[in-house]
Amino acid sequence: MNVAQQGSKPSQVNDFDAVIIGAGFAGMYMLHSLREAGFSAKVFEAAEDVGGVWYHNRYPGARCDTESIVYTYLFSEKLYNEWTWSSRYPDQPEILSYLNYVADNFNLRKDIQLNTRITAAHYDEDNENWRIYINDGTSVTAKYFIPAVGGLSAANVPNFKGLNNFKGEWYHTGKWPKEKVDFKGKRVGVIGTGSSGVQIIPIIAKEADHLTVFQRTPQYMIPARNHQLDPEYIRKTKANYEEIKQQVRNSATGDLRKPMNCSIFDVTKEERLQALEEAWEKGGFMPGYTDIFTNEKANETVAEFLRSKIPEIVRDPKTAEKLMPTYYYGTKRQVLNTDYLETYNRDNVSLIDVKKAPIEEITPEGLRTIEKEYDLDILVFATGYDAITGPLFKIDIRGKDGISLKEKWKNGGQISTYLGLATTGFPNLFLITGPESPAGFTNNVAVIESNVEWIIKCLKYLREHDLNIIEAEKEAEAGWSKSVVELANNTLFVKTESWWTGANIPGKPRGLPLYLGGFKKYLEICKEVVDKGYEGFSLF
Ligand code: N01
Repeated sequence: MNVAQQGSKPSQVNDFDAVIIGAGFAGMYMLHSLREAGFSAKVFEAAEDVGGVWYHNRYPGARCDTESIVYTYLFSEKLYNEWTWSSRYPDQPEILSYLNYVADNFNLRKDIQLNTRITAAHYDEDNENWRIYINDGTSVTAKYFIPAVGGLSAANVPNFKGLNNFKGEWYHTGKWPKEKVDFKGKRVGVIGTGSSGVQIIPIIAKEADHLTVFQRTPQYMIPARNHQLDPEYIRKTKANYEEIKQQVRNSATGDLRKPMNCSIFDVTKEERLQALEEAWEKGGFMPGYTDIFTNEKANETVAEFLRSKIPEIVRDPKTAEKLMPTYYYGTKRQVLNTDYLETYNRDNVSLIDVKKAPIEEITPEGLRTIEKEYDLDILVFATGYDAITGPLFKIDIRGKDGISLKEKWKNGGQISTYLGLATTGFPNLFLITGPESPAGFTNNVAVIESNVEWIIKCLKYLREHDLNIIEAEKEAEAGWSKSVVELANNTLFVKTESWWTGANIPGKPRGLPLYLGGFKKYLEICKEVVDKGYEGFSLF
């Protein structure tokens, strides 16, 4: 830590101590924590209500694939006891109700301004503050700027020729309307078979006259086996609040998954198959052998197991063949499903391989691939997100010398942060689930809580020591980014085209700007930095 000229400035009085963008899990906990610590804070949220991605992802079938007992705030035992989740994997309406409950319970709404988009945030070196620009032409100032915009909030609608001329209705799963979309009697097309597509497809299939799925890459399918939670299980969970919290924070993935602590080849073939079968029957993720994501052969054993399940479920051999994934298992975000493969046994569902016959254009009547035209009344884009950097780059964030975040990170080609929390040249800016944090590979709510708690501790420290500015040092940032890249390059994840690697967005630079050292290790490093007096940061 470098400390210089303690308490020298600032002269200007700011509108707020902190301005936060976004009223999702991150923004709301940040607001609550700031207020509890005696800071003034304001949240600006573009949507009509709180909820973040869970406000917008209201497509039929939307459900979280992290278990509800940990996809929830753990900072308050009272809150944990008051709220009761109904199912193993919470659905979107229930998560949104929860976030509304939190907003009301902690009286957060009075400091959240809805229907307000932040267009820019510029650091003012003279006044040592941030000026935050609002889409109505006004601006506010704050000492600290916290874009809590999430990594999966910038919807990606591919730039298909002809979309504007489409005579039917079209929707993106991540911007789903509040009004019910009626699929009855309609010819519906869905593009995309990631987590969102896999959830919406079985629901549309039950309603629509005909559903055509346009699949570019088949995914490995694992059953979710969602179910209602048993009252006794809920009672025990609440009674074990402290233990659950500790388990989450001592885990690699921010949840209750137990790693196997051995190579897949340390067990016999029979033991391995039994473990995979048990995981398949239980639903949820496959067993976490240590070498699955580093060793091609280890990876193939799980891939083969999951591929073998497809023809057992899908009756038509040609369709089953089209559904066979070939990339390294789990190197695209794993997808948990309910009745997805079974949906292809329905007479009103067809599967089109658009890798083999790419989409050429959207026509007024539907969609044309290089092979055939499909007439459609409704087109659903389950085409994912410009992830990780996309939401940040939508805002003109400028630090010292007027350099924008986009310029500094070379449009995503050279991302560098310190701990995923801060970035050199952008003093008093804090990221939550930012690039180079463990988000994306970890239960997001767990990362959010840890980031918020780290930020609050830091702000209290600055206040107690009469300091105005914190900025990541160049060397510390370079060291962190190097370790992030090295960890990623030792895995199979970097070899696959996914939103993790930026390959889903044409022209986006490739990389894997997420910390893969595990959540527990991340927390240890973040704590160590604090214990060493904010090592790697300059404080003024
Ligand atoms: O997006 P995706 P998502 N032409 O990027 C295809 C979280 N989440 O919204 O694989 C044709 O995974 C693309 O094909 P390909 C979760 O972290 C969680 O489904 O790139 N196809 C792919 O099939 C998740 O991982 C939950 O070849 C095109 C699909 O669209 C993340 O959000 C629910 C295309 C996009 O899949 C993103 O999931 C929902 C094109 N031009 C989301 N462009 C749960 O908790 C893209 N595709 C359950």
